[in-house]
Amino acid sequence: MVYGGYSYVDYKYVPDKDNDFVVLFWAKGSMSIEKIAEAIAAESSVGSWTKLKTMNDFVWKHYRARVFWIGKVDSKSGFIKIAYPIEHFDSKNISQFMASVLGNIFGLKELEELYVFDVSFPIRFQKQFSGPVHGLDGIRKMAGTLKSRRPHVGTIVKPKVGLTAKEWAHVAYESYAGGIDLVKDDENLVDQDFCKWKDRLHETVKAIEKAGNETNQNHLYSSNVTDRYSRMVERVDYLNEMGLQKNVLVMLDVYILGMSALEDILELTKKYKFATHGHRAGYAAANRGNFGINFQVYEKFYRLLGIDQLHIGTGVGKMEGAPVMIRRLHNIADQFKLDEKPYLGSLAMEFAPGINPMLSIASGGLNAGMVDAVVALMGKDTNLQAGAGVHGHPGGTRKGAMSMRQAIDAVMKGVPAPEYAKTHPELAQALKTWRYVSPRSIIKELEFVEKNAAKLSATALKKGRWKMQVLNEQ
Ligand code: CAP
Ligand code: MG
Repeated sequence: MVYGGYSYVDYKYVPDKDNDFVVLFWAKGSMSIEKIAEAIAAESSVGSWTKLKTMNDFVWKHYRARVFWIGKVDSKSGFIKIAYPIEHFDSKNISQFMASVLGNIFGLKELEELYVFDVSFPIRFQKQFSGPVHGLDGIRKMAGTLKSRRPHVGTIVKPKVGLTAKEWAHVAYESYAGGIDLVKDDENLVDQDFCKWKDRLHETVKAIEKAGNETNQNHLYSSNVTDRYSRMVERVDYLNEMGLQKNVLVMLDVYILGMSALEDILELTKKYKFATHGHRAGYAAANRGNFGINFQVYEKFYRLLGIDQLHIGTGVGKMEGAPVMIRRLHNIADQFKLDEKPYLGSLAMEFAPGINPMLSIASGGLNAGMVDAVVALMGKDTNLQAGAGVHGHPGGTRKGAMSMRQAIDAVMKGVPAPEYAKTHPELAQALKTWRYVSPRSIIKELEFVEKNAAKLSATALKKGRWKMQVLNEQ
């Protein structure tokens, strides 16, 4: 098969893990799947729609993409793996990678569906990045949980927007006093007139001090600085002038900001030694339809760039993502070696030594009744974050915070939440209000997938992307 005068298919090609990017696509269109694969490879590397008089052997040999595998589902749809040589890409320039591999191909007229499942980054590329400076253990150190290794408990002040700085900080104080480690701004709260960023910061620092004297804990605050670049710099400079590294994390709406601004602002937070909190609002706009990019692609970039803690979903709460996929996202946050999982559309990859683990954040629709289930899914190296699940507690914020902490204490003691609730009224009230989600169904699902991985992979490869989505969507 040939597209634009050249064939990019080379089934004998074996990607080089040190030097090649590998990208796994799902595609469907009006041409044969082989021709679709050629079109994707051409448009994302050296070619175009017709033969070029300007092509030469050197360009063809060194910079072209190679389609080395096609998992044909029917004549016009299937999975495609393409390898790209590192020389194709600019150094330390994620925007250029995205314009190449995640760019024009989505607009090709002949394609009815195109989905990028996963990318594996070669070690040489990764070595250009410094990864998280604080990461999992650095954030644990800030919160004082390095020894106990208990899950962190976080909250988002609700209502999302509208409270004055003083009102907001009072809710934060009540949360800390009830045992919460981390209070964060919501993704859509930055510097509105009713709650100016600086006023909120000052009031929250006071709340941290006051609560810390009562709880003996070092409480944390993720302050949302998301804005145009120059304003983010002003805010991070200000945090640095105030010397708030011990308690404040710089929060960024990472997907909305885009890689370019993110790369630079992370250089600044690293210079000042601030830990960072990545909120992923917006990612699902390019994740759920016929055309899209799986969040695991972005997550890998965020780890390379050095986000210290990152939202990844919950598997049981209000946001999309089946438990097995969320488990994968958790692994991308804190493992070095990732397996190939065809039933999830996930590729094998190793993170370069030195690209530290991130702390994963489970958030979205959580409450104390879900803590056991989330810990069964992610283990204890995670931050369980509940907004409405704290501030919607019938006893108010402080009791809501206590209910979350009690659920965590129960996990650490190995006691199921309903049992622990018999002697802890705040937890009992949360379970009564929202019900208990048993970890049993999560454990069963993970075990089932583990046991039937080969069969599930075979079915996915035979039936295509939407069969896999049954697994990915709840
Ligand atoms: C959670 C949250 C987060 C979501 C985003 C919200 O609040 O603050 O933005 O967690 O999803 O406003 O929805 P609740 P994800 O606890 O009140 O649901 O973490 O999956 O990126
Ligand atoms: Mg939010």
